[in-house]
Amino acid sequence: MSEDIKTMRNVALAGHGGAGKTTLAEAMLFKAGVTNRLGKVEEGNTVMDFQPEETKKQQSINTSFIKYTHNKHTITLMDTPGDQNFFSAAKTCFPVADSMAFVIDGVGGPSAMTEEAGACALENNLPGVVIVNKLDRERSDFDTCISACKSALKKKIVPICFPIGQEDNFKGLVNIVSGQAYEYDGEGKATRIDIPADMADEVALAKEEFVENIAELNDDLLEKYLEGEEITEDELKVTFRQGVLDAEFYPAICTSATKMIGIDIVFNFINDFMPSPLDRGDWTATDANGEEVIVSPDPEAEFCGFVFATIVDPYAGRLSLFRVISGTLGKEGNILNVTKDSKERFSQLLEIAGKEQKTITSALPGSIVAVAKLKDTLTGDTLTGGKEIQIPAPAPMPPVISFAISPKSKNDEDKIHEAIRKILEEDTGLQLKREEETKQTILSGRGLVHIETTADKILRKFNVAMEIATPKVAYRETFKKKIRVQGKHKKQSGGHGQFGDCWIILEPLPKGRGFEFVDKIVGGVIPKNYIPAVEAGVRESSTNGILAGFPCVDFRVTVDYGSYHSVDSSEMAFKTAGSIAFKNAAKDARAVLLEPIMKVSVKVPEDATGDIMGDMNSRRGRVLGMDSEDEKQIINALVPMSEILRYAPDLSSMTGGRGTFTMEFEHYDEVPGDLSKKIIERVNAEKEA
Ligand SMILES: Nc1nc2c(ncn2[C@@H]2O[C@H](COP(=O)(O)OP(=O)(O)OP(=O)(O)O)[C@@H](O)[C@H]2O)c(=O)[nH]1
Ligand SMILES: [Mg+2]
Repeated sequence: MSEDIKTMRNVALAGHGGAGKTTLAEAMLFKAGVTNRLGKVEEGNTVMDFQPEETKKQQSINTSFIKYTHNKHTITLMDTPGDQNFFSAAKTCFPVADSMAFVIDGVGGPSAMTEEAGACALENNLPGVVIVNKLDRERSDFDTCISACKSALKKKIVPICFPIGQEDNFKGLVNIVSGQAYEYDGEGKATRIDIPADMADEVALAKEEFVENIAELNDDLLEKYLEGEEITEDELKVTFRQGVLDAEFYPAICTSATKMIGIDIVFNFINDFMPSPLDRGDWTATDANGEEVIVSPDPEAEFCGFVFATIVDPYAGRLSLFRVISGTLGKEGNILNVTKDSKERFSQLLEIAGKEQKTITSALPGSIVAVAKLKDTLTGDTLTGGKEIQIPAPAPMPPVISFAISPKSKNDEDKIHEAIRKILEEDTGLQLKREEETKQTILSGRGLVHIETTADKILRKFNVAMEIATPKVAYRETFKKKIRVQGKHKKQSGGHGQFGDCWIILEPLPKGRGFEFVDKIVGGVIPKNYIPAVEAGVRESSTNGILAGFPCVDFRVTVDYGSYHSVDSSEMAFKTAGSIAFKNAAKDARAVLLEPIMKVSVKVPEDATGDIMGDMNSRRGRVLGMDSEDEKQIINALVPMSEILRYAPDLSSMTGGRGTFTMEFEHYDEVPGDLSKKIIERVNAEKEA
């Protein structure tokens, strides 16, 4: 059994959108005989991009899984999405991979999302390999990519092969370690050739460097190397493998996925040098007391699994994807969801292969499997045979942009909420909340495209169409002038009349003080029991300010005089009087509009700081200061919310996708006069419409 785990590999293909991860996966599946033709992303016939939204966009949206076998090894490939809109679906899967293959666009090099993926590898302590792909394309360059990868992935890069021929003439490669050269026939078949004469020196030098790099990892080898003794290929391989497992460096391979060049090298590398679940070793869980517990990839131990993804089907229900960390899981059984403290039962153990699911009879540690219809289980949960331990779940990626959503048809109000609730189970990169004040439902995510794709998914899966709009800003109103006014309500109609009369002083309060009410009535000119009614009248009216109907804040109302009628006065009448008094006061108390100001923290590469600061000015922002953190600059600023609602795409274009930001509400501040006028006109016009 441990032999089966030893030959198991879980490899995540990671990197920037469009680098060729899905295409490379298709080439590997074709070469491994899993498929009988080479799937193409543009033709929408790949095994990995099978969802309708993926074929429509010709890019991956979710992580797909499939197994292939090669030379008695069983490899689960995880094809993750590289686009930042869908990166959350990649990030949740990285922790259950044992290694990462960074697929690099040989033309564009490692872009922003490659850096993000690189950071995930470091965070999860995963070994990696760099696959420079698309080397058949015009303006591709292996060497440039290798040096760029070093800084993008923050790791030493050690090439183990060199391309033969460039761009259209890329036809094969030299394996630096074995010193052998190969040419490919376009279908992945390699034929041994002589090393091209003009490459001989370069290859010899690279081999020398390679040996030196590896020798440095082991004292015995280093001694031999320095003494000029011969180091055998076996010795090199053992130390090289250890170097890969310890992530001392990332080896680099050159490929063309479409021309199927280098696929065999990728296969052999994964088998020979990438870690098995046994190499990955123990996981750390916590017990009920928060103490650390070691969970070993031991097939005889009690079962423990970590749920890293959930797929929701409107008919078949929920599918929970998890990695078996420890123990052997049978084809059916009872398990404990420790996170939710819920007993679960499954009657079928499944293996995912692209869009298909196959039933299997057992799963060893390291296996990526799925079960359907668990009642309480969601992404991030720990499942066990009964032991109360939990694998720490990574925090979901924080959303960066919010939109107001609503059903296209009013009748779908309930249906859309139900649909979104289900989609949230599947996509931890989304967040939903209700803004009571603006009466809007806000869906937040990684970008506009993320939200639009979610809308597409909801339409397909749940048959509800939704509208997406920029959220409304929750403005406020306040007052700049102190004023004393009367509010009198007198009505004579048939029997009982209504009478209430109060004098109030309305005055501004400092920022953030909200609303205060003071009773200064003397001599019982308004009876005690009617005072709360006056306050209620003021309070109610002030939720609907006179400028544009926004709630009024930061003011004090003092009631200091009034009169009453022994028969006609009532609580109702004094409430109305309070309300009239407030409205009279608001008219002349120089009402002004307030807007929410956000504290924004933007993290960007140094060379983008100038642009960011300039842009902050144009957004009426105020830069508070700068900081630096791992080679990036952090700019802290206060910016009006209305100016930053669509910041995510702008930041992305200013920084080539290398910027991130967080924001939180800080305080309310006055809107400048001319702008205030425009907002008031717009809001009032919207209300009339
Ligand atoms: N010429 C050439 N084109 C390639 C190669 N690999 C991929 N492509 C093309 O590049 C485009 C993007 O490839 P994908 O495989 O979808 O890229 P991806 O990395 O999966 O992208 P995301 O799913 O968005 O993360 C497709 O049109 C592929 O045909 C290659 O080696 N050579
Ligand atoms: Mg893809």
